[in-house]
Amino acid sequence: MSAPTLSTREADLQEHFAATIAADRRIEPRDWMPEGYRKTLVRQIAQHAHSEIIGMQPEGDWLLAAPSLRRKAVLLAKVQDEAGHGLYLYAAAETLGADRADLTDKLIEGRQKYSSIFNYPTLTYADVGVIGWLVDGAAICNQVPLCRSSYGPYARAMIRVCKEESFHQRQGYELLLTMMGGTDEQRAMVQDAVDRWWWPSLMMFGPPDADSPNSAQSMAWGIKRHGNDELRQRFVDMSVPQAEVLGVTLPDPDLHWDSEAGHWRFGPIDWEHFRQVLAGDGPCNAERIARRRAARDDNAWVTEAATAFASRHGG
Ligand code: FAQ
Repeated sequence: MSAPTLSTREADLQEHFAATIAADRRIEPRDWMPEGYRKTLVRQIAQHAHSEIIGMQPEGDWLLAAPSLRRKAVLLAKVQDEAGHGLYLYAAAETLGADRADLTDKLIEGRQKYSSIFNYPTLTYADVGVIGWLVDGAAICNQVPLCRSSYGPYARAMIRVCKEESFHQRQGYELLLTMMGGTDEQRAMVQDAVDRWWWPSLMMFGPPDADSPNSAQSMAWGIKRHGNDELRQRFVDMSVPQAEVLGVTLPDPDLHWDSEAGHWRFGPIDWEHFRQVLAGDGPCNAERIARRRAARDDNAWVTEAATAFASRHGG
């Protein structure tokens, strides 16, 4: 029997990859994968990891001003969880051959993205609650399906992330319920925060499917399981009844129940604003990146010392 030629071997590998995806099994780091699949994963996982790390900033701003010891302990745990999520995700990206320091440099140099949602300021403590309720709520809608993503290390990381996101969502909602049971001023703070975070939360799901260059291929590869519009609709359907229980008004005059479709229909999203935020012109883009840059630069000595220690001790 003659040895397989290079092209036969490549055809076999491609077939094996396609069969694994078709059978809904997981692709693992040792498996052959198309270059486009690897690149798409590195892009999405890196953007996701960067979002978790940058996402520590808006709530982290309230750690020293939390209104009670209990609130402070809860918030500290949440912000630390986000750091952990970033670590799982960078580790998943490393299984694809990416280098974490290089990914961080790309973020800081504006060559990789992070979620648009973290470019808004947290003006009052109600913002902490609304981030938990809406931002973590949107993150759950988007990320639970990623637990079934076709790339094994990403899917497994998402299982743990999603468990923690559920706690984040509940702590936010509980905080808001408490504030809504307080004074008129507290209720007004909650409403104001909802007004500011509602539309940016809808934008977290990405552009409409028709304008999403990556969705079709990512879904064919099983990286994403649903389109951006479907997940956004799920989030709206989930949030409207929660807003009613809370006693807040969602800032959308077009919001109405479509009984035929069984969905809450919402008004037009300002995609021009979304594009501006992605281009770096959101309210806090410059501040977020400046802080990330300072964290990298100010702590470089720790990395250098740890690397030197590891190389001396055979690590
Ligand atoms: N912000 O073709 P698509 C969290 C980019 S974690 C910025 O639809 P795709 C937890 C997109 O990358 C939140 N950029 O792209 C937490 C692409 O860019 P490129 C992060 C966005 O990948 C809570 C271009 O637009 N979650 O919240 C956004 O198929 C509280 C075209 O878009 C994840 O990353 C956006 N919103 O779908 C932490 C989840 N949307 O590179 C702290 C995983 C799109 O082609 C506190 N990621 N872009 O130029 C995903 O599910 C997907 O990547 C999507 C985008 C759905 C975000």
